[in-house]
Amino acid sequence: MDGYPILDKLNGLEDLRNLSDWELERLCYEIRAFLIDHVSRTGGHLASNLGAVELTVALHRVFHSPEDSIVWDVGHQSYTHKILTGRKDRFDTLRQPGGLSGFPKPHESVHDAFVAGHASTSVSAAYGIACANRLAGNDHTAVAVVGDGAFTGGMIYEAINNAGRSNTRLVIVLNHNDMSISKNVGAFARYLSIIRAKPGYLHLKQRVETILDRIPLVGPPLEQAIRSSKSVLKYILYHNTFFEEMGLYYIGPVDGHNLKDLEHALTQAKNLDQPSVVQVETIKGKGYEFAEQNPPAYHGVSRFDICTGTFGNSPAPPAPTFSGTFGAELEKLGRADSRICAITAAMKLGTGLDGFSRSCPERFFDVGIAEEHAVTFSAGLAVKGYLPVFAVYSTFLQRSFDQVLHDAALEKTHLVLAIDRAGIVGDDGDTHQGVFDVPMLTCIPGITIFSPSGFDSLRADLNRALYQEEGVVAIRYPRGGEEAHCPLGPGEDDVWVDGDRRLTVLSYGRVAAALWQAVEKMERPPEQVYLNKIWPFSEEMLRVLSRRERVLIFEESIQSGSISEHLLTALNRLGFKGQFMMVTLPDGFIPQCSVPEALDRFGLSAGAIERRLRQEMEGLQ
Ligand SMILES: Cc1ncc(C[n+]2csc(CCOP(=O)(O)OP(=O)(O)O)c2C)c(N)n1
Repeated sequence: MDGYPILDKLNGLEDLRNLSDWELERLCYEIRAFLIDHVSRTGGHLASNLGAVELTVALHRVFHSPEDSIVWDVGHQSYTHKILTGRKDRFDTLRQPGGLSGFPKPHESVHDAFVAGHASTSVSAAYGIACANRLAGNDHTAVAVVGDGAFTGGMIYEAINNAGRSNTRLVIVLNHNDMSISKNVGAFARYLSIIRAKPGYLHLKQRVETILDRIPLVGPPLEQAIRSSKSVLKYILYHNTFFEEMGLYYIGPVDGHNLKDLEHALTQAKNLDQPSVVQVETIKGKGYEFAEQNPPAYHGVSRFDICTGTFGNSPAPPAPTFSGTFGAELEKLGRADSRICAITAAMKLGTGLDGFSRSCPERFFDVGIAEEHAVTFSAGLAVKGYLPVFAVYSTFLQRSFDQVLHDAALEKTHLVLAIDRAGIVGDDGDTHQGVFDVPMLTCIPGITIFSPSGFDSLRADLNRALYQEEGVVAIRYPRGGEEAHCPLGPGEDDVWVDGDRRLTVLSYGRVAAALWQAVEKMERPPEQVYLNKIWPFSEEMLRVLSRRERVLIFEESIQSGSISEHLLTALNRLGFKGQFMMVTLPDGFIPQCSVPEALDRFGLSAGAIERRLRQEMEGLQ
């Protein structure tokens, strides 16, 4: 479409509040067109944003940001919020280096009330803000906007338990579309659908309350009697929801694509002096046929063709990935061994478990967005002799530190962590980079960690983790596919390749493949060590390395607690007298960027490694 007549003339949130009904309807249409157009070119989260257009418009008409705080859960659905709060003209930079983030960032705008990226944090954050407002003596409202998927995460219940029955101005907007990334799972998902199925619940409730409020109260004993019969009547007519039992005022379900209903419900919630829940019914992918038909495929997208809904430019089938290789191998093993169970925390497709879920449905467990539970649940399976494999993105495993340590490692319970998206992930940015798992896991006693650099090694490591290792075994691998042919023999701890022994170079994971590419171009390469089992170190390797003159390691992890630091400590213990050099990711948060760009910037691409090696070798002349 040519321009966006209503959207283009909006100049701030006050303008939004002055639009007519017709203009508002047209605005929502234009926002959808804008989203589809831009995300088709930049990639990003599409279906969730299309579903939340009217909801976001209504939120900004009823609440006054930034005084009222709107806290987005996960934050992947905050694009319309960004468009309406002064960032429309920067939308071409979405998820690009230095550009707009795909998630809320308080440093990006005062309207982004709280940082997000990981799920199920919004109610806790909004409740904290609501308490702060109360302490400060103002009457601003804190609003948490949270999907039914994120509602499967335990923190939500911790927050509700804490916030219920408080006298704070907290509004929880539950955006119910039946979907997490895949179909939402669990008893609570079913419960929400049951509430929705009750016809005219909201209207019935309002009518009953109006009628009951009109009944006069006469004299103390009669007043008491009428009061309790009112409560009983209310209870019978609309059996209290879970939320009401927890001390939250419940409003809904509301049609999430009807602006008038939304504004009415949100205004009602805003006027309360107690926490409330507004259940909003939306359609994920609303307004774009392909996304409505297949929301999982359009949850997070790369570039796509708007007319055909197809991704990428190339007609070739997608290249094999580490996730796919892992999934296929686990499915094969699962068919042959009825002890193997696969566990996911709402990431069935991303972690490659789709095949396993179809082949071995009774041993496939999608536990919801509940990484902490997933680990302890896996440990429960393991103590009864099953072989659980929890497939999880590195960044989300951060949630489960204590569960791995206390519930699994302490008793040497045998379970496998298949850690996907280990390392730089790219345009999702700092909240999603998988750069903390090595430091996090290496401090856990008794853990074994593999970091294969190719598909063959990944397959061998999975077999080895299941059948030869004990305790907690982690296998970590990157997003995407093999970038280079890798020399590692499947299943070995480390492979040594002879070269100039005045310099010994180590690496692992995808950077090991880059190291291989780099030395292939060199006439006189240094000695190389390709690690596959990265932790604990083999005594033999340490013994040999401790006698070398110069050791240089390339590693895709933050430095603090890295394999590099552990290696230096271990070598020092053995009396290493040589020079030790490490090239790692910097300590800190790594912003959005493409994977190749980041690896190059931090000296971990094949080209950067080659340059560094040549420099080192020249220094030896
Ligand atoms: C702790 C954590 N685990 C997994 C994810 C990956 N993730 C991003 S969005 C999403 C689904 C969210 O569903 P819902 O909250 O219902 O929002 P919708 O996209 O349906 O609007 C998941 C699993 C995450 N962001 N955080």
